[in-house]
Amino acid sequence: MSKRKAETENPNAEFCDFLMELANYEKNVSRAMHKYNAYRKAAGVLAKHPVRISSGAEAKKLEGVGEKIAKKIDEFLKTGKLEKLVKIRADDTNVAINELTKVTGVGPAAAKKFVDEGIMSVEDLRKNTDKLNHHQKVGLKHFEDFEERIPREEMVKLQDLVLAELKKTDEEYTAEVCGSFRRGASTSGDIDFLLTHPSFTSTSKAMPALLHNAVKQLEKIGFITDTLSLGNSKFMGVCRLPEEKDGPQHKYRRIDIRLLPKDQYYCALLYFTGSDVFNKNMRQEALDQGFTINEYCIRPVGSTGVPGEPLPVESEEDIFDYIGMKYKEPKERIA
Ligand code: DCT
Ligand code: MG
Repeated sequence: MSKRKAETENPNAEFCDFLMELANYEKNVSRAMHKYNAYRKAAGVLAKHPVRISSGAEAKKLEGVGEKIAKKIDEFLKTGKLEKLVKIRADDTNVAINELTKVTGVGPAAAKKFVDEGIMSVEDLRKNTDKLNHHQKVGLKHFEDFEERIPREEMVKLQDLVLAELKKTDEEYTAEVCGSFRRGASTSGDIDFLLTHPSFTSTSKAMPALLHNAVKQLEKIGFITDTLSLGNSKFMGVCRLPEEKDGPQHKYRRIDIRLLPKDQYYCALLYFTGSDVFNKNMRQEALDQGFTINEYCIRPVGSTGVPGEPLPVESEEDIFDYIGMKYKEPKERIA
């Protein structure tokens, strides 16, 4: 769930907040992905820094903080605001694109198209549902719920329920929630499930039934309430915990389930545990050491630059070992 991040409880949270606001502007409005990545990277590094930064110069000593961001930190420390953000917030088009892209299924291009048609807010979208695809309609239906982050104790319940239902369907399933939950976050934006089965490897045929049977079971008990998309290896949808006796009605939550061949499970687990900034940095480190990592495998890169065959991987530690990096626990994987 990349739409809203709130890695709070850090002494540099104010800086991280404005950097993320700038990042989202670059992604959704300017479509300048390199700037988006630069702001995200700086925010990630500052989020990890244990003490509050007191000047741009101090920030610049950190990996991933350059001159321009250092200047912004100085401006913010001096004036309590950023001129660039003040201007961005004053522009109706920016504000509208920013709001519309909060709806799952509405990317920057779709948002821009809506704005060109005069649709400036989520409220406007509600009056134009004929212009929405299925994913966007579901996103709009649950807009308020999806804006809420999921408390960790609910994540634990969601995980336990899914694991129990999977076991009922097939004893041999292995599954776990990755994403921010696996990193120990106190709240998560969505539920990122990985699923595998010993009978399924990358040399066997695709086994979509393994995913579809799991989804069917979760639908049967009323847990999965909507499907955004369902392919051979990836389900994207909506779920909700059953009402507890005398308890409150639970909110609708975004859930993704990815089915992986057993031999690709740990590369996927590493990738989908993130954080995304950590992944980017680790992939770069791998390249520097002569390996290429993606969500499926790790391969050596020869002197010609052509990747070789995937290396055998039986744990996340194996991947760190190949590239000579000290193992990091999920909770340490911030940047
Ligand atoms: N990921 C990545 N690069 C991206 C997007 C995602 O490497 N551009 C990986 C890392 C995290 C994982 O996928 C799940 O993505 P999200 O759900 O977006 O992130 P999250 O860390 O789980 O945060 P949230 O709590 O907001 O869901
Ligand atoms: Mg997530």
